[in-house]
Amino acid sequence: MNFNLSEEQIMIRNAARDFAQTELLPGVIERDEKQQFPAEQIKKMGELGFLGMMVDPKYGGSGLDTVSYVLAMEEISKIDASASVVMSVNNSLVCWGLEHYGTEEQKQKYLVPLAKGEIIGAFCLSEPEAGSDATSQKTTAIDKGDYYLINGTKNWITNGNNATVYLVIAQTDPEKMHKGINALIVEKGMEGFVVGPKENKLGIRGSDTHSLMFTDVKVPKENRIGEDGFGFKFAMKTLAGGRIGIASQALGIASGAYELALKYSKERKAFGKEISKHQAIAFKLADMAVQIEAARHLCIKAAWEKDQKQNYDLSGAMAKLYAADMAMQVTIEAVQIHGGYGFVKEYHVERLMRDAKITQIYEGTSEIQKIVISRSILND
Ligand code: COS
Repeated sequence: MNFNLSEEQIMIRNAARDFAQTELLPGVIERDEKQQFPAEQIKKMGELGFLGMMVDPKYGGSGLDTVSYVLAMEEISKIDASASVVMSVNNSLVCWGLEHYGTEEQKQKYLVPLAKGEIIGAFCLSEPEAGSDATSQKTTAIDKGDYYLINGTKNWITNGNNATVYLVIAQTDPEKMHKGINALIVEKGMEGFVVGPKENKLGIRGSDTHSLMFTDVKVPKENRIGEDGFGFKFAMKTLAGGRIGIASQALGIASGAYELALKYSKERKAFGKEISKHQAIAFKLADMAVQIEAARHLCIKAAWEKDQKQNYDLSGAMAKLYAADMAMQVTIEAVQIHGGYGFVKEYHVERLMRDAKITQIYEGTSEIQKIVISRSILND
């Protein structure tokens, strides 16, 4: 067994680290406060190949492995989780879904500009009454011969306003339940498609979360992904990989907070010595380091399984469950180590603590991961 990263993987990690330091760190506090989407930074990420990392170069991607993607996600998330969620959704959900299940025409038309980062995409599954219970889709896509007619509302959509391409999951035949669901490619500007107001969020405030309204939106048949009725399976398969991305985001949020806490603990003095020399703080840092390392191994293992074309449903769910819960604990401790300074914005850790929370919720809550994990281990 070889735990060494390849030269290419190290290079990608370093490039992501440099980018995060030079391009994302400046202004990150202000963007969070003003809920400002990092538009310029995302454009640069696209130019550097971070938005289509695993896509085949023949479709405009970087052709890298999932392990490199995890490493890059960790580095970007250490600094700006609002930017890394854009990266995660575009890579793991939108590009991956189109590359694996799209037609050649769909790939040429949509995947190529998405993978090059010229445009970004959104994945639209959640609804006002269907988040965890994803089979209960109320949005309808009625078959009208050569087009589908979409009606309904989607909630909490990342990249809601800045996306150009939306993968929309909707019910075509309610009698067939989840087997009557389709995934359709909707373009911004299609008649009847309206982006609702931006959500005012606890964390990842720079990211662009909106509800979307569809009223008699006509979507051509050639925009359906896969066979009729494949939409729910498409969502499940896509989310299985998405969970590796969000697990890596949680890992990055935690390791970012830990690195700040470690540095601070060596500078701040109390009772005549650096606080890192007090066992209360040193033991906290030890616990944080172990938890982060465990999460990193889970993320890389899931990514490696995906690269080996093995089933990664279980390892991805384990990585997400552990990394998200760990990120919450570690960021709380990072604030604690900073004391009063941790409670103010300039020190970054309070933002990372707020950002960590969403990783326990989106792309399958921690409770949903436990369903996936328990079903898998009980069926073995
Ligand atoms: N890959 C492929 N197919 C999958 C799958 C996966 N990872 N997980 C489930 N499926 C399939 C099942 O095989 C089943 O198909 P068949 O009837 O053909 O066998 C179908 O999907 C329905 O599965 P199931 O009966 O297990 O559905 P449940 O309603 O019990 O729900 C969970 C399963 C809870 C796992 C699913 O609803 C889920 O993941 N929910 C969370 C969704 C989510 O992440 N929401 C956040 C929105 S994105 S921010």
